[in-house]
Amino acid sequence: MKLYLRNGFIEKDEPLVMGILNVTPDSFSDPGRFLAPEAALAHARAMAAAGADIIDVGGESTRPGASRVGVDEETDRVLPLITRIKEETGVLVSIDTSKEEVARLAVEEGDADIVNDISALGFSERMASTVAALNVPVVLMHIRGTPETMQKDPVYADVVAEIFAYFQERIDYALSHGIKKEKIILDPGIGFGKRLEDNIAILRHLGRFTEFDLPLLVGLSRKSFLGLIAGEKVPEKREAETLAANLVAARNGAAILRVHDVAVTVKALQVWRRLTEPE
Ligand code: 9MG
Repeated sequence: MKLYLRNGFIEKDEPLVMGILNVTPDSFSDPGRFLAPEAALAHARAMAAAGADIIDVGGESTRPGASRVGVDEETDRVLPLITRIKEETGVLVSIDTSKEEVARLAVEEGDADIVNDISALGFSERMASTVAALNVPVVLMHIRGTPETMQKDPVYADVVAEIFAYFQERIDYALSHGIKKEKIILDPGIGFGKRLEDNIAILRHLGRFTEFDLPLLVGLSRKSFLGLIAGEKVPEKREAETLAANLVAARNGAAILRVHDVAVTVKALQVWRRLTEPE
């Protein structure tokens, strides 16, 4: 799989590993753990050393009920950190934000490489034209509503078909604003306005979305549907569940896995690749 960047591309046979770095007090996993800049940087260095291809830096939690932060606070949380990560590690950085101003500053001043927008360009009016001008890859993630409303009784007749149609509409929107097709990454948004059976259907039928011929990102790390399947209430203790589901996602076409535990994922993918590559 090839991922086109502002300049050039990276290519790998197995999925790229995107390490999660939430600089927030209220994420669903590790809340507040990386709010202190030195702790965040140390974690970024550790993920880079463990083999992360991308570090996804977020300054506002997308968990239902999490507090919203303003542009200045979000920028203060992420910008100095992104700059240091870029200076100190060779790893790509994605900025996890739905705010156009934060995305622009992260790329222009922090040299971030990717915009990870859980709203698929939908929450910030100028996001699409900004991403087009920055010429960086952008993650278009499926979400039903907003983080506040998404889990209020989500019902789908056919979740895979609905996400497929959503991707088509969002790709057209992105292209119409000047974003190049090869800069688009699709993400079905595991856990974002989905019931247990929806998340299961998405992962089983992930291959449907490869029809767009665009990289697929899957973010399922430690999410609550895994707790529902295996009975573990503590997110930090859902690593085995995460790994099992990520290997299914990899088999079904995921090109990027967004994870908390980079070391475990990298090692598992090395084994998976050796056991599944053609003889
Ligand atoms: C920020 N964030 C939390 N979960 C995510 C997911 O599943 N995908 C993407 N792209 N971002 C996510």
